[in-house]
Amino acid sequence: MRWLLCLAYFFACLLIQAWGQTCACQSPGGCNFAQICLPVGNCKRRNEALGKPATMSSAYDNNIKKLKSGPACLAVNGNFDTEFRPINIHASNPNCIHTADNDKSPFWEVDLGQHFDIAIITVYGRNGQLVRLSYVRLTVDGVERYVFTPQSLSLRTEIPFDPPVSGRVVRLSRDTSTLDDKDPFIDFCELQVWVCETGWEGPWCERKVLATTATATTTATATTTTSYNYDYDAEAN
Ligand SMILES: [Ca+2]
Repeated sequence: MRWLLCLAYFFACLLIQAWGQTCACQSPGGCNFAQICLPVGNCKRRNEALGKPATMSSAYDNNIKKLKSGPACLAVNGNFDTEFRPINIHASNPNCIHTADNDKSPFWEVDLGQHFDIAIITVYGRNGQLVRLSYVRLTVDGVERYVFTPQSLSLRTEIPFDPPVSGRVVRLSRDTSTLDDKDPFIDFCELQVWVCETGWEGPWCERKVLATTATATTTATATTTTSYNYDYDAEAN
């Protein structure tokens, strides 16, 4: 009986490893961890999505256009440039994800592996195809936290939470029944989930935690859906 349990454990480990290899930095191009913390060299917040297992409902593979999307982890590989590089053409450094033609309910998600108090989520769209973020819903553990509207589209969208939102699975999904652009994809390049390092708080982790405010920060409920563009260059200094 014991050998059966050992055998089951062995195959379970193989499955977990195989799943991880599908989309957690083992894809072509690997992951760039150079900016896992911001500001660089003086870390106040950490991108907990970087290199974590990601999945999506489908991958674009068009024989006529001869373009093929790489796997879901290309949206958490630390490369936030906004040019779509199909994996069949750029095998060594593909970037961005693109769901399939016939997928009418596309989604993409990342599992952070444990619950975190999320301070801010940053999404990098695809240059020239920002419309494909229109009406995309962002949820954290199934709770809607933001909806991209045609008026709010940007190459970089920042979704701050103050106080932070506790969660583990961040998902983008799109209800194509509300669309009239005949282009019902999810197509973007990077999603970052920022968590404040110990001792810091605020949507950009820019405030030092005071003993008298720490309790309130962890028990409040976030409702904000405001989008900002933040000056990363200034922060890096
Ligand atoms: Ca990327």
